[in-house]
Amino acid sequence: MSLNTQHYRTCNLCEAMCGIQITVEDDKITSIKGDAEDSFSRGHICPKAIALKDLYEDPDRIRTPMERVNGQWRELTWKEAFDKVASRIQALQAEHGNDALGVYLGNPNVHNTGSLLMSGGVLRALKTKNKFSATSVDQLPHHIVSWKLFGHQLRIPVPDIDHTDHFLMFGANPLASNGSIMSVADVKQRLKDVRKRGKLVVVDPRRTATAEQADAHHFIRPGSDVLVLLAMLNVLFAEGLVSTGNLAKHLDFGPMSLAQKFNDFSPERVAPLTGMSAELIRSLVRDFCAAKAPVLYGRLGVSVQEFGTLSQYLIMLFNILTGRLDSVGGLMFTKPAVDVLAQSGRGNMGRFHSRVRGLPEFNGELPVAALAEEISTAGEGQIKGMLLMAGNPVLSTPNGEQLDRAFKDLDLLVAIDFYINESSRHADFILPPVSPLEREHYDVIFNVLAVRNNARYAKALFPRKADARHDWEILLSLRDRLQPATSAKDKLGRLLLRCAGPSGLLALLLRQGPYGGGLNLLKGLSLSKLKKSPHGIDLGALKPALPAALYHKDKKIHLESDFFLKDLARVAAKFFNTDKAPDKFLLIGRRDVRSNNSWLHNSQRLVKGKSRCTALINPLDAQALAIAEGDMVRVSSRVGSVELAAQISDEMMAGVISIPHGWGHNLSGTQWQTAEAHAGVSVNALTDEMQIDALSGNAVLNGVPVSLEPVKAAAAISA
Ligand SMILES: Nc1nc2c(c(=O)[nH]1)N[C@H]1C(S)=C(S)[C@@H](COP(=O)(O)OP(=O)(O)OC[C@H]3O[C@@H](n4cnc5c(=O)[nH]c(N)nc54)[C@H](O)[C@@H]3O)O[C@H]1N2
Ligand SMILES: Nc1nc2c(c(=O)[nH]1)N[C@H]1C(S)=C(S)[C@@H](COP(=O)(O)OP(=O)(O)OC[C@H]3O[C@@H](n4cnc5c(=O)[nH]c(N)nc54)[C@H](O)[C@@H]3O)O[C@H]1N2
Ligand code: SF4
Ligand SMILES: [Mo]
Repeated sequence: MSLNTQHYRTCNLCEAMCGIQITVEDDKITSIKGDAEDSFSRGHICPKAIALKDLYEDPDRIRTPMERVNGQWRELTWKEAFDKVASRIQALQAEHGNDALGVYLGNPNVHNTGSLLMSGGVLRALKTKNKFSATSVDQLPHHIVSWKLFGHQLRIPVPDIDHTDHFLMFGANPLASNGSIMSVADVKQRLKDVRKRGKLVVVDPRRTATAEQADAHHFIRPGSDVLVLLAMLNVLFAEGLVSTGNLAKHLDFGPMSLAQKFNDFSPERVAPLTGMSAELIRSLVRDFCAAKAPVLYGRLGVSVQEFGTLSQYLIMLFNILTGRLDSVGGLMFTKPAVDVLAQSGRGNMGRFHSRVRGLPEFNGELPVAALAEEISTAGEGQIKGMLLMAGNPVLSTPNGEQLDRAFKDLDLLVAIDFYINESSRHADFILPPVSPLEREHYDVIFNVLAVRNNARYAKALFPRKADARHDWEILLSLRDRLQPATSAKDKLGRLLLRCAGPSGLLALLLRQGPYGGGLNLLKGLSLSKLKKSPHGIDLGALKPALPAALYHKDKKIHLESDFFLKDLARVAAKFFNTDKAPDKFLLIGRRDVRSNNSWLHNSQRLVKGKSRCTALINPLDAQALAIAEGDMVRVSSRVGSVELAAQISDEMMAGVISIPHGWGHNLSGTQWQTAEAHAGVSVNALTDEMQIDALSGNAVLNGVPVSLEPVKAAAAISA
């Protein structure tokens, strides 16, 4: 490495794909800044980008494969590690059957070019049906809606934020998250620009930073979005506002026949259950329809709740019925340079079910809410071993403490991770890959969800050391042992794949993609062009793409009302046909710009300062329970209870408590410098694995019934 190198790449930590400029002097990173010349991110970064340096330098990051013997970690060579892991997996499957091995794929896999492009082989070699991932604590509803309506699980349209003049946003906080299922860097400025053109309206049980910046913010009772959305559709039909415009010819049937489905959901009927007035619900619809280029968008707060799938369907339907799908400023389909859709499965559902609770698979994965019971319930097909790939389900999935206990009983746990986290602390083997700056990067997935088509590639900043391995190398090595090549051709194929690596595949995919020159090596977008464009290449604004974008053979949008609207029976049972008193307190999540799910918490510069793992509550609730700012409170649910400091703010809706996820690092054995000082508690000790969105099996992490009490008062009573 020469002195004073400038390195340009994309930050891979979240969906925003910010371009960054890294200065390296004498092999040391001396600065990480936003790349002002990146047309997508325009110089924007958030505080997490600098943590890439901390991650690279972190002495607590594992760099050598490890085995845990009698509770003690000892180092292994890579060869020893691969041989041992493969033979233990084989022995486990030989004794208990293939499904005895469970696999969990965590979120960072989708931010990792090599893992994304090269994990197929090993997953097939594992031959297990027990595959789980972070999808079912997150965006599963979006996949199901896109699979049903457009024919491909990844054909997910995104808000055309740069052209909308009326952004109606439910359950998202892009000022903290930097956008999701909407890869959008520099979102704060982009939302300011929306306001210059028109309006930003936010519906959220908390007045978030995004809501603060909006023209209007409306509180909503957690989990009741489905009712508001149904009432919005009711108003749309009742007031004659349905206008599909150009979309009409792309629909498989005339949507007016759906009108009666919404008859039971007048704004007046749902209002008391939602915390929003009937007049407000009507005005949301009228204002939307009066705008020139409105868009309705809902994200995590809507996806990960009891009616997440139906709600995401209703959001899509609303955009369709108002002609806002595939329309400039509305929800638009993207055209990424790597056409991942052509390379991946379109989707499938219910071909098999989880053994204990009978939850349906989607795209070969079972809902992770069922993982613990699959480990702890005896019988044929019981999970006896787990492979964790870049995940931390003990902190990320509902009733994490139950999963923590289940992991302890496994015969085998293997983690591919560079940290000992709350899940991998139970591992028998940890296989640590390199950190992000030691690998090449191209955003294969998030360009599919980007608000502008663009492409950017970067080589590794630091070459991987001889004794280190990429995730993809670990995966290929395991595959070679689990499923040895069967012929000379197979052997050669594997050798070529290894030599090509992710960039070889990427070069091919770019050629085959919509901007590539195909067989003409001189034409079109190619990897070598990207290498010569360190600030990335802008491929333009999103453009209408129907009917070509559709994957259904008949080139129509399938409205699939029967599949989704059959869930109305569950809505009625929950909200109307019940004598149950409303829950006093509902729990929701929260993201902070200096935290990333359950990790990056070993970066001092990100975690320093006051703990952000607090229970945020409304002043009226605090007053009623005599809770003062900073007091310890106990929040309890059906499955567990946590104690943490209260933070009192009228940014919370009354009756709602917000606790961020990803904390709870005080579990013994998590070997981080900051673990003690910034442990926090895990909100997923409260979320309930039995409370799911039954239509999809997605977890419910927002709208969990809980109770709240001051800790000191309880102590006084017991004394
Ligand atoms: N209550 C509640 N729970 C939630 C959420 C919520 O809003 N509320 N959000 C949910 C959502 S949206 C998500 S996506 C999940 C995330 O849940 P998970 O995917 O299970 O967890 P992460 O916290 O992302 O953990 C990632 C792990 O991967 C490791 N890692 C990072 N990069 C790499 C890499 O390149 N290779 C390898 N091998 N390992 C790597 C890190 O060290 C870390 O241990 O959490 C979910 N849980
Ligand atoms: N800084 C940071 N950025 C991240 C992450 C991170 O952990 N930290 N995680 C990344 C990941 S994996 C993801 S998936 C994305 C998620 O990105 P977003 O979808 O923007 O998720 P959140 O920031 O959790 O915002 C969800 C909002 O929904 C609200 N909400 C909760 N319950 C309800 C409800 O019932 N109805 C409505 N209408 N709103 C509700 C919450 O108050 C919150 O403001 O963020 C990504 N970016
Ligand atoms: S918003 Fe922050 S974490 Fe996300 S890509 Fe940009 S710099 Fe990285
Ligand atoms: Mo996520």
